Amino acid sequence: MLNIIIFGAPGSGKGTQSENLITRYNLAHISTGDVLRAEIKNGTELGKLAEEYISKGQLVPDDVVIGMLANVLDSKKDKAGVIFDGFPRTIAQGEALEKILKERGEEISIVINLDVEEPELIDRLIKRGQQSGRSDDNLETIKSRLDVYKNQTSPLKDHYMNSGKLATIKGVGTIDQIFDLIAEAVDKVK
Ligand code: B4P
Repeated sequence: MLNIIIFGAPGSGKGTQSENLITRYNLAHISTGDVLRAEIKNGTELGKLAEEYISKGQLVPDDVVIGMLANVLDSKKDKAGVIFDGFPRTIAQGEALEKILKERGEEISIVINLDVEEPELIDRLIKRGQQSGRSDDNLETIKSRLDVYKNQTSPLKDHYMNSGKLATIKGVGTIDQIFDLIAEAVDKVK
């Protein structure tokens, strides 16, 4: 099984490049952000809880997201692997993912780290907010999300670097140029 984590700051292109990866490698896609937004849209209890955090640019609590993941994974068994988009976002989530995969006799194949500077991230997310109306794509919330990324999510990079799984790719250029670099890294571990 090809288990790919796509990692990076908000706006680094995780969702965008996931679409390309899914098509090229026949992978299931697990985007915790998409799952949470669907819960919000459907007005579920989980959605109401998630909205409180997402609208402030904070992370939804680990136990909620980890609990959600096991259910989603079970529904994606028929593919050649999985792309984890926006998960893990904390060390605790990273440990939980490794445990869940180990119980299935699997492991993480590669962590693609999309590297983009902060002004470009802000620019992209503001632009997306103007088109999509996403409640968390406004300047104040974007700044909180970037702080959360620096403090809670980016420490995971060291963890994956130490395990030799981290492939850092410059996430600036056209979507196709960036994808060529990603595919080159994935082909080495396939
Ligand atoms: P996500 O949905 O994961 O949102 P994101 O970090 O903004 O990334 P996304 O994938 O959507 O954007 P992309 O970089 O592709 O999370 C949203 C919120 O949900 C979080 O803040 C958190 O509250 C909650 N959440 C999600 N997962 C969680 C978890 N595991 N634990 C706790 N809470 C969780 O693209 C951004 C924009 O850039 C797009 O408009 C795109 O078109 C553009 N773009 C992409 N590539 C480009 C390029 N090469 N050039 C120019 N523009 C580009």
